[in-house]
Parts: sequence; structure tokens; C-alpha cells
Amino acid sequence: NDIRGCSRGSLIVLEGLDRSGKTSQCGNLLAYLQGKGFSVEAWQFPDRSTSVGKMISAYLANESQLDDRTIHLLFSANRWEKRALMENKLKSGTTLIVDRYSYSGVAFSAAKGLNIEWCKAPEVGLIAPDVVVYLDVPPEKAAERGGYGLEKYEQLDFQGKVAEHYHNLLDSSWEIVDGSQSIESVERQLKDLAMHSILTCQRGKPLTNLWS
Ligand code: Z5A
Repeated sequence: NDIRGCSRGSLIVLEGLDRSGKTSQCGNLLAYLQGKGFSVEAWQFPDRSTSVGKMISAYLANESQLDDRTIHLLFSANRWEKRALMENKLKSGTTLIVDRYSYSGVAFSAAKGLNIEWCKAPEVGLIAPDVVVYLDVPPEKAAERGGYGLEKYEQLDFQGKVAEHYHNLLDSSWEIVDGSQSIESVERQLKDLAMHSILTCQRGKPLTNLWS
């Protein structure tokens, strides 16, 4: 059966700590699905190209100071400004592979001590992913990969708190992949999960919203 080009695309989200391999795996998955003839795009949040994204980028680079709630709402606004385009792409049959999404928003802000329900509230109504792949890598192991740079959250103790909050967000859309395996092994599992999700969406799975 040729399932390409009909029905809606799938929203595939990759989450994980800094250096868990999301960016590498998004690129590999994009090339694989394109090679199979699917309409597919790779997105990432924060999207640093927009005016909101530029404010976020300056904050992450320690070039500006913002209150914790203010930056939380900016990350959320950065997703809201892409929501309509996201819905159009998915409905027109394009699969989106997204590097970080609302779960990053909640896990990173909650790790600073903000209330989880408060953190989730501005995310309600964004499009719910069809599958969230969590690349599970212990913070110590992730830190060994190329070392941390100079961006805001790149500290071991903070990444440990973020990992705890990620685990509190798990729901039925999550697939946990051991990100400590070889890049090739993680890649194989991701391909299977992505294909399964794409097929499910092609067969008529409706789009839903977070966090209902
Ligand atoms: N943030 C937030 O607070 N609120 C939000 O709403 C959102 C984000 C959306 C910027 O994110 C920061 O914003 C982020 C969360 C916060 N802060 N932190 N931490 P970002 O996405 O721009 O930055 P990042 O997640 O830190 O990206 P990264 O450093 O590029 O990590 P990655 O994409 O997960 O990893 P990678 O670049 O694919 O790989 C890192 C290295 O590991 C590289 O040398 C690879 O070759 C190597 N690697 C990858 N996989 C493997 C395996 N399997 N084995 C061995 N080595 C590997």
C-alpha cells in the first residue's frame, strides 16, 4: 500500500536533556523519511528566527535578564506563533519532526521551582503530539558529550532536576528510548516509532490539543 501523500501528517516530538542527541536524530530521521518519499519537515523550539525567538536566544546566551515567568511565557508564545502553520502543515499531509516542545517548557521552568500547573496553563490548546520520543540519557553521561557550552541551563545539577520533571510528565503518547545506546541503534528505534505514528495518522487518527 502506498501511504504517502494522503491524509494528515504526524507530529513527532523529540525531548530530552541537553546533549541527549535530539538534534542529530532529528536530522537522521528527516533524511530517512524524505528518502522514503514522505512530505516531512524538521522544526525546533525555540524557533530563534522570530522576534520572540530572538528575545529567547539573547536570554539563553546570558545577554539579557528576564524574570522566570516572563521567559516561560515567551517560550510558550514562540510555540503559539507557529501553531496555525503547524496545523496547516499537518492537515495538508506533512509530517513534522520537532526538536523540543511544551514538555521542555514545563520541565525547565518547573526545575526552577515554578508551579507545574501554572507552567502547563499557557500550553493548553497547542497541538498534541502523536508521539513524544524521550531520549533518556543520565545527566552525567550527557555532560560528557562534547561538554557543556555557555548557555543558561547547561549545568549538571540543573539538568538533573529537569530530568525529574520530565519523568513526571510521562503519558501514553511517550516512548522512552535509551539514548545511551549507539547513534545507529537509537536511529533504528526512532525510524520504527516514526513509521508507526505516520501509519496511525494516515488511518484517520484525529488531531487533538494539549493538555486535555
Ligand atoms: N527550553 C526551555 O527552557 N523551554 C522551552 O520551552 C524550550 C527550551 C523549547 C535551548 O534548547 C534551551 O532552551 C534548552 C532548553 C530550553 N536548554 N538546555 N539545556 P536547544 O534545543 O537550543 O539546546 P539543546 O537541547 O541544549 O541542544 P543540543 O545541545 O544541541 O543537544 P541535543 O540536540 O540533544 O544533542 P546533539 O546536538 O544531537 O548531540 C550532542 C553531542 O552528542 C554531539 O556531539 C553528538 O555527536 C553526540 N551524540 C549524540 N547522540 C549520541 C550517542 N547516541 N552516543 C554518543 N554521542 C552522541
